Amino acid sequence: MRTQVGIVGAGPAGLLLSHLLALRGIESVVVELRSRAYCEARQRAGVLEDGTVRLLRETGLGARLDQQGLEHGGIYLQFAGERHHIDFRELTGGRSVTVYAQTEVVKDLIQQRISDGGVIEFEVTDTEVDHLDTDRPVLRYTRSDGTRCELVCDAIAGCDGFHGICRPVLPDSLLTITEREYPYAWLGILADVAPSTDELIYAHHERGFALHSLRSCTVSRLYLQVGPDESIDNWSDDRIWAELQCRLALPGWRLEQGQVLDKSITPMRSFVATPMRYGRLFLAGDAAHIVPPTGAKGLNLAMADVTALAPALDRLLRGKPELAGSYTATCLDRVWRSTHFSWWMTSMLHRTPGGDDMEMALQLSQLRYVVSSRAGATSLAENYTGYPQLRLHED
Ligand code: FAS
Ligand code: PHB
Repeated sequence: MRTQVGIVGAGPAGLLLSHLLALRGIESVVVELRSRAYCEARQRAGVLEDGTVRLLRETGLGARLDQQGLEHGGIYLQFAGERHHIDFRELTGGRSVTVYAQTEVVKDLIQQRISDGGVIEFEVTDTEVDHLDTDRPVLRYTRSDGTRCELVCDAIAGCDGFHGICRPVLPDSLLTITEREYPYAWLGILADVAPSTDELIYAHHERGFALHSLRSCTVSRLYLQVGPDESIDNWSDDRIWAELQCRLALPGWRLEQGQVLDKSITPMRSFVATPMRYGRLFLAGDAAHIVPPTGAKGLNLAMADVTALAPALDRLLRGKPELAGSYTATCLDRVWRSTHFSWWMTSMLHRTPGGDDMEMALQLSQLRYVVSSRAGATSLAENYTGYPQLRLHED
């Protein structure tokens, strides 16, 4: 079989790339390990940067986002019994973020691709890529009905996440990995209860970090810092709520509780793989980099990658290889800015297991500086709301 671009992975990166290519008249086939239902239900990110929202609207994906998305003009930083608001709009000249879950972004993208006649093969197995050093790379996979398929492509996009098969195909002699694992993880819950806050609360506490986020006016999303090897089986709903109550407590404020609808534990790491290209294989999203979720960057970074990849592939397929040749360099500035900011937020707010008084004092000093200095608060606001305009690259 034949297509122009084979895409491995139907997460935000693969789906958005397929959509952006279709807008350019380029056909693609997306192959996905999991079922549609699984991809649409997988609880992950919740915050879209200013530029990501604009990108989705500009590419015809803004309808439900505009109906259901919750625009937030800032966040709260909480520490030492105080809660301080960081006003993004005031500090960045009007930029904001929008709370709109990754599950909804994925639903919108899948629906759009199917409506446009796009090809997404769910529940495939034994995916492999080959002939990447030729201009006819091959994507092989087995369909859910057992049919073995071979797709001859002009290019292949590895959008298959951190545990995918594409990045490992790059020769060790070529691949450079820069990584840091954190000595903690995030336990996340989805709760059937109205949020107890209007905007996100990032709380530093001696027992560990806590985050109060949300999904709608009736559903809350909350996170707890836990040990790196914690099992969700050790965390009853009561134990989770008790810990959240302790870490988010503030005089005169009450955290409302409700039924826990979903709970999971996510490890935390900073990870950057370069180059993001090998012959006719291009990596995008979590396949190339991972950030700790404290900066709410992962999803936004994945979408930024494919916003650069779509025009690069368009030109490559028309015999103009320049943008493809600079794809890695184009992405890396934003990758490292997001990686640094995510690390900065994480190290400021999380207590290292066995962390000493020096760590506590440095963190409190940094937090106090950020909430009391316009320069400090502006730096956080600029990074959190996103980087210079995420525009569709002009050809
Ligand atoms: P994804 O991992 O989303 O998608 C990759 C897709 O490829 C998956 O659907 C997978 O099934 C498929 N795949 C893998 N191997 C394959 C194969 N061999 N063949 C075919 N398909 C294959 N980011 C935030 O900003 N905030 C958060 O709170 C947050 N929480 C997270 C929680 C968890 C548990 C994880 C893992 C990530 C979280 N992230 C968060 C980051 C997350 O949102 C990612 O940045 C985002 O999903 C990246 O999108 P993709 O690059 O498309 O990768
Ligand atoms: C979420 O709502 O899932 C969320 C929000 C902000 C973060 C991480 C996760 O930094």
